[in-house]
Amino acid sequence: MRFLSNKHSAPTIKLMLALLFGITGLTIASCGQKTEDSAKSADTTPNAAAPATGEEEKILNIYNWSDYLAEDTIPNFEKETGIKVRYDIFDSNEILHAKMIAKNTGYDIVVPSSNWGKMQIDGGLIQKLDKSKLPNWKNLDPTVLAQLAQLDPGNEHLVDWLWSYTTVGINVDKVKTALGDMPMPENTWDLVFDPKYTSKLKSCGISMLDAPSEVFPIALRYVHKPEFSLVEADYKAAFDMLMKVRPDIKRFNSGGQIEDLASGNICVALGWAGDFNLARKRSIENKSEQNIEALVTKMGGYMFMDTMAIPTDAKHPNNAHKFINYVLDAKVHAGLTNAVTYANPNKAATEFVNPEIRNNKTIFLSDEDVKNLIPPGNVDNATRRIETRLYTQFKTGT
Ligand code: N2P
Repeated sequence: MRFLSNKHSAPTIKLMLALLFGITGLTIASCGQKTEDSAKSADTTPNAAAPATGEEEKILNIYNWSDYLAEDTIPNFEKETGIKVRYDIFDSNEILHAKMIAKNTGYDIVVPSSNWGKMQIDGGLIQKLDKSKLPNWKNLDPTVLAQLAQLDPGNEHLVDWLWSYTTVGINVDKVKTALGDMPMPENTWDLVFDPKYTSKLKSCGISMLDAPSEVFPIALRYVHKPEFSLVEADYKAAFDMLMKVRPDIKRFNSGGQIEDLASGNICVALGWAGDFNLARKRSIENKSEQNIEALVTKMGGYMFMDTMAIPTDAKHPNNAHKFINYVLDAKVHAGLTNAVTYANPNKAATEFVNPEIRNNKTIFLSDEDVKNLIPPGNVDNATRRIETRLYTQFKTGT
């Protein structure tokens, strides 16, 4: 698979403002209840000081995506090692990146998608791994390592947590009802990008990710432009296409799509395949049994690999290595996949993944479908600013 390696980016003014005003996503205490991080984040960001010399204190600060853990992942690690974990969550690479470039995050493990991780490596924000502390490295699938090595040569900094792709998710029954006698489009991206369909689906609710960097590569491909174009006019073409469906979009959210789909609040989403499968699982658990499907589109979605990385200024790098090695244990990695329905990069874990997940072709894609995906890529700083400005305009509908 091809990976693009473009130049690293810098924060946009908007992101810096977001950071200054503490709009940093969500936080949870260990595996407990979610709470809005918002303006309190400056107080809640972990900042425990490590002893100057000797053994690290038994603390580990992790910053990861929401809904990305098995219930026992953290408690078992704490029991095994005696290390106390503080676990905060976010919902977009943009939010994580703003924290990273401001430095002193207070985190020992962060989980950027690989293309953002590359920017952070290039910016000197991520430290090299000490593989002698990772005996479970041997469990990793060489194919996944080779893919990641295209962005992180020699696999020196990033370890895949889980992976999936950005695509269209639907509530099959609600979509059928809303479309009436109109058949499903041949290109299922039309469900979110063509007003012929969105005008009908509006009645049951359409959501899009609140992240310009996830939507533009797909929108550009849809309007037949290069996915990581550096040409402003290409973004304008994608923006014009998006604006035609703007009146039909109910909301822009990322982590919230699981709940919205599982409870029937929306029927179509541009979001993460793993979250769509998780929404289906949750709806079965909560007995509302929504028929939710992640679509593997002919046009292809946008692949992402979310990777564990240790910030350069982490206070507990040894504990971070212990955690990475723990996750790479076959049963722990399989436990993550079984809990959140995302594919893992761990060959040894396969036998412990529940068969209905292992055989689900929207989770572990066929080689053919993987080839069809847009591989993770980056644009330059100026283009990132164009994306952010146009997406903000799209969201506000102006
Ligand atoms: C997990 C979301 C992570 C996917 N719920 C986006 N990288």
